[in-house]
Parts: sequence; C-alpha cells; structure tokens
Amino acid sequence: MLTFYDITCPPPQATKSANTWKTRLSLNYKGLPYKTETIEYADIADFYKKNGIPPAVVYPNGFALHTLPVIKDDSSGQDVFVVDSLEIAKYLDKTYPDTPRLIPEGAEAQVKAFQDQLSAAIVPVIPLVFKLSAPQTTEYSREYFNKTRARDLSALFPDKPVSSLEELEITPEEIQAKFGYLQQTFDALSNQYGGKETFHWAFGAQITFADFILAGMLLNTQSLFGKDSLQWQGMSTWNDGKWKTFLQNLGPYQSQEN
Ligand SMILES: N[C@@H](CCC(=O)N[C@@H](CS)C(=O)NCC(=O)O)C(=O)O
Repeated sequence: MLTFYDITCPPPQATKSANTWKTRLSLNYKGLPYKTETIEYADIADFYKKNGIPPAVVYPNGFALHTLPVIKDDSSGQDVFVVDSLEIAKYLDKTYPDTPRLIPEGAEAQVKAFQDQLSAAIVPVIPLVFKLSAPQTTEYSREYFNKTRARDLSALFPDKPVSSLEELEITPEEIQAKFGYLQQTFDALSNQYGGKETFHWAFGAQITFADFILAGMLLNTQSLFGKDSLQWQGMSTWNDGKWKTFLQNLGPYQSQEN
C-alpha cells in the first residue's frame, strides 16, 4: 500500500500546496490505490527523523530542509520512503510500469528544465503567495510558517529582509503589478501549450509530470484567492481561457477522496 504524506490544512481544504498537488495528481493519474496522512508544517522535520529519512536538501552551509510531499511504499514488505515530487514520479514510473507514465523515456532533463523555468518565473510573486498562505495554515503551524517563510524571503531578497511575514506589507497596487507580470509569464507559456486557439499538453499529446507542475501552481493560486475571486476569474480568461480548460481537462485527477 502507498501512503501519501500531505501538509495539514485547516478544513475544508485538503491538498493546497503546489508541491503536494504534484504527487496527488501523479497518484490519481496512475490510478494507484493510496491513503493520505497529513503532517503539520511544524512537524515535518520530526517526521523525517522518526522514520530515519535523510533531509530532502542539505545546503553547503549545512542547513537541512525537510519537505513534503513524501510517499511510503510498503508493498515489498519493507517501508520505502521517497522524497521530492519529481523523485516520487520517477519511482512510481519505475515501480509500477503498467500504469501511465509520468516522465516519458529520456525526458527527465526536459521535465526538470520545465520545473526550473516555472520556479524561476514565479520568484517575483513568492512574497504574495507566502503572505496569502499564512492565514490558511493551521494555528499550530502558523508561527513556524511565518518565521520560516520570512527566512526564505530574506534569502531570496537580501535587500528587503523581514523577520516575520506579519511585517510584510503588500499594497493592492503591488498585487495588481504582480498579476500583470504573471500574465506575461503565462503568455509566454501559452506557446508551449499549443499557442493561440489550440491546446495540447506541455510536451504534446500526452499528459506528463510537467503538466502536474503547472497544475499544482494553478490549483494553489485558486485556493489562495478563492474560486470566485476577481483574481481567479481574471486568470481564467487569460489566453482565451486556456488555463481554465487545462485544469478542467485534469479534473479527473484532482480527486481528494483518498
Ligand atoms: N522540490 C520539492 C519541493 C517541496 C517543498 O518545498 N515543499 C514545501 C511545501 S510547499 C515544504 O514541505 N516545506 C517544508 C517547510 O516549510 O518546513 C518537491 O517538488 O517535492
């Protein structure tokens, strides 16, 4: 049986994080049975230590990062833990070869490049994402979230250090400017998805993990602002509704029942 470790969100939300969405979509797409367990942000490092899982990332200065998603596969009789959504996708393709492939043969570098390209493109909107995410974390993890995200922002933007997210002010004009920037990013991305008036997946006719990377970001944005918000309604019209269609086409894999 597979266990999917997701981040605890206050009800009624289940999956909210762009990163854990990638794994939920992957598992659903493959049609693999799994169960979900949730872990508080503030408890992720303890979960790693308790299960003897090495940190997801260790920086040259020794700082260790513990992240979700993680999966556990005990079908071999032993507990196998896999960390990082791309590594999980690779593991699932290898271990369950009779299920739809997430990463086409030989395309790993291309998928990784797509992920890096998207991650770099969204850097200017990260402060807004963190600011909007804070009230949607549980009370238990809020202080941890505020402190660690302030740490991350101070590293990303050393000229504007903050010690807590509460200090961070983002004006409505700044939000509008960030959306303008994001719209340009999606205009460029639209070509990868078939250009004007046509639609195909990131790498062509087949869904791949690259599509789940983008879907994770969009689903996260949708839950941060709310489906009925002006912001989400606006994004839904970009590129002739391409991103709304994109998420609709992935609808069958968004189930959060497990
Ligand atoms: N590259 C990783 C990124 C995972 C990641 O950054 N996850 C965040 C949640 S969105 C996390 O668990 N952060 C832990 C923390 O903030 O302590 C992946 O794709 O799995």
